[in-house]
Amino acid sequence: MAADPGPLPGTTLQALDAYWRAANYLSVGQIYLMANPLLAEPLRPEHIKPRLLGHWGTSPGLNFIWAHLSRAITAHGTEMMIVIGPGHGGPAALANTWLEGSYTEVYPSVPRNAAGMGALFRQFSFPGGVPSHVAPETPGSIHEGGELGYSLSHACGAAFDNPGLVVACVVGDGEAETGPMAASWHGCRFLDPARDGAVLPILHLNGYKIANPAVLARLPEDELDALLRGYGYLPRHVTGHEPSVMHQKMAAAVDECLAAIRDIQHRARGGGGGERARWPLIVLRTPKGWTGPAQVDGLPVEGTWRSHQVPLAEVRTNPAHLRQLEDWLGSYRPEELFDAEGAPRAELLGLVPPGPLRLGASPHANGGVLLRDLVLPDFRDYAVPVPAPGVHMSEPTRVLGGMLRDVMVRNAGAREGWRGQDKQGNFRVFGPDETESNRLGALLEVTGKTWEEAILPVDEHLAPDGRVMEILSEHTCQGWLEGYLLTGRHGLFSCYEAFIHIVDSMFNQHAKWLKISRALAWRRPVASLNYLLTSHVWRQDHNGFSHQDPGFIDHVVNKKAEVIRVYLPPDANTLLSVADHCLRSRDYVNVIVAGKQPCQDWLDMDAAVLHCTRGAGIWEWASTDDAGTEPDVVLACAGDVPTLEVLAAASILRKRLPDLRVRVVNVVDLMRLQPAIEHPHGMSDAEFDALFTSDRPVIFAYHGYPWLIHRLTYRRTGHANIHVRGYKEEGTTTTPFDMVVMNDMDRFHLVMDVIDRVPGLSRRAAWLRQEMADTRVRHRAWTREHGEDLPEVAGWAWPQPSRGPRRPGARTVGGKALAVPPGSRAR
Ligand SMILES: Cc1ncc(C[n+]2csc(CCOP(=O)(O)OP(=O)(O)O)c2C)c(N)n1
Ligand SMILES: [Mg+2]
Repeated sequence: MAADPGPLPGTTLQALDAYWRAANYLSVGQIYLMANPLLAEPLRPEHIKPRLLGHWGTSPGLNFIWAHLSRAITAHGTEMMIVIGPGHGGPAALANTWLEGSYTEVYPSVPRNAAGMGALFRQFSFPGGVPSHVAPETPGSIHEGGELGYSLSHACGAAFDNPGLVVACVVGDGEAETGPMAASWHGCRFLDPARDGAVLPILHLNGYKIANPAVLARLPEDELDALLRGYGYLPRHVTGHEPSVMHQKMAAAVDECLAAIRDIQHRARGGGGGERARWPLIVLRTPKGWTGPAQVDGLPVEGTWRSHQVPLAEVRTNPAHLRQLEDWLGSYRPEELFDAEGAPRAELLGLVPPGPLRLGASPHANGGVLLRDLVLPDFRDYAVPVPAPGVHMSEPTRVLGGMLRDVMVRNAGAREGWRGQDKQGNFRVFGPDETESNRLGALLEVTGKTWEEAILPVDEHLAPDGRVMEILSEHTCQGWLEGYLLTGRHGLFSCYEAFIHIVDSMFNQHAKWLKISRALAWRRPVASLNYLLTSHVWRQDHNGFSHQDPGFIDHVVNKKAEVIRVYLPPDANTLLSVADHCLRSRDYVNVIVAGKQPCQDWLDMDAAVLHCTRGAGIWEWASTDDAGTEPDVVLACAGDVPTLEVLAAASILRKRLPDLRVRVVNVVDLMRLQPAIEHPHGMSDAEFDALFTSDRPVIFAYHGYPWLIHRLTYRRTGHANIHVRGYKEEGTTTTPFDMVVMNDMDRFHLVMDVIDRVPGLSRRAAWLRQEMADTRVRHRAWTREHGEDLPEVAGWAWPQPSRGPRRPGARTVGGKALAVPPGSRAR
């Protein structure tokens, strides 16, 4: 290969091209071959896989990029990781990790020899083998790329607080049409060159998607250039198809970009300047399916959408296709690339970086290896005093904010870099413009909200090195946090409950990633993804129906039980306890739904810890069933507003039907309701029956859509007796109590439910039932006239003094401290 003008000397160019050809050969081999990997004999149909699966079109471009990044890492000693947006190019990632040896280190059963190559080919998209996409199984990846759109936000998340790291991010030109990607271009506006690492986007303009051209690829170059500059990047365009020319252009572009990154960082880190960073970006314009068959059956394939998956579809049955495949594989000259034993020749491995600098071996891409525990304050120190249940009120998320503030302080410099760099922070809070609205403003006493653009006098709490990340894109928040967690750090996403649905699909992908990762011993556990959902359905006083949707929980519980946890702390102290637990946990998605509006404090800290450890339990101070007797009815609740209504209903019942034995059960860990065989937190049937009884009516007030409780409890003995009230999609801008009335979850309706369900009660308590129904009518009229809730509702308080403990030896609320050390939770 003649050396065209460019930075690469002839030998490097030869090695680079050989490496690329080898990766291309290995990519094609994975898609087609189940035997004869080195073409030791003429290809025959039985060498071909019966089902041809995988994506060729993107793979040669990905191989080209991987080869060039490896060369640059070796040349400059750069610490780099790669995020591959078009993750359907799994063959490329596998080919490269096998070539560079990182694959075999993780999977010794796939060695770098002919047998290993055979195994590599056969396992790909094969039953019992490996997925067609970049996946958790793929070394060097934090990103599946199966669902397109998240690469750049993942890359940014990886770069935060990793000052020595360059995250190369391949963005597909089709992927670039997605909504999440559109928002995530702004990521470069949130990278602090002084403190964070860099992201090097490589926009892969291969021109096509599955069956269509890609929009960005058809823009005139000046328009595309202007678009990317507008996003804050300085693009370098690498265009062509002649390999020797392209190698030189790409090598020059990568070198320039790395130099530009170093310069930006050097200036920001005290070497002069400090001006706004304009980050480099590469636009790589190459043919889709580059080096593959130019035509198949008379139709153009290379450089078109037809190369997207398997260009030669009938290789087993069509001899012409078989010969064409053989020619195609032969065009890479495998005899020059692999020795007689099938190992890659030393010449082409010269550009492979050493050890952990290989893209497939980056410790960042197996973030659990780098994970350090958070240094957590004792959550008990933030407890609100509860002299008796319901006497005081607090805003639970504001109370939590105090604790998060101190988590932030204690972890601002907690994690040393693996190459001995200075310690970096390892905790961030993410949210779409709502941190203060969600009453977590205490965080801003100790850190700012990340902002790299101009800051005006009117702005508050903005700082280039802030650790609260706000951008009005739930997708970007989620992607940043995922990238941050998967590279070994900790974080929390606080979001309005209704709008977390925007990331339903991203949650899906992360939960899938965790499920698979947990089964891979070499992937070390990462910190859990913690959602704090507040501004919830019942208290959307400002916003109304559009903001009322508790359905994220329903979505979450579809995922594997071992991965998901859902908590509904009913007050401030339970929220603190739950949050402490979630921040310590690993490899889960924790969903915490908690209120930000003033709410009664029901449990003192000791009681809160016990209750959260149980996950679900009897609130004896609110119950009237004595020890040794069975309740007539169970009033169950999950969520802060349902808890309030249940307690208010219980207070009516104890006053008006004093002989009725009512058991109040609160559920803070929703997964306790599932059978033990379905979820690790699930109660045994014996436990469940003891708590809820197997034959008494259970009136269950639940935070979300009522059917979920049925879904979780349908196997329980007493399921037919469980009657659930919850949100049934009745909402508007109205008073808090009108919301529960609209959904029949109010205290008066709960009392009516009890009267209707307890055998024999309906006749005896008909007068009370009528009064309750009338009160609902009165409430309606009152709110329509006065614009606020009935005084008896707005001023309701749990009757004091409480009845006190009913069972001998039962704990008194606010009584003697019970020694349950922090972190000693059962789950
Ligand atoms: C969100 C999402 N929508 C649709 C798809 C289906 N899909 C898989 S690959 C692809 C085309 C991708 O095109 P591009 O990003 O340009 O990748 P490349 O050309 O490199 O293959 C599509 C639409 C997907 N994977 N994810
Ligand atoms: Mg494309």
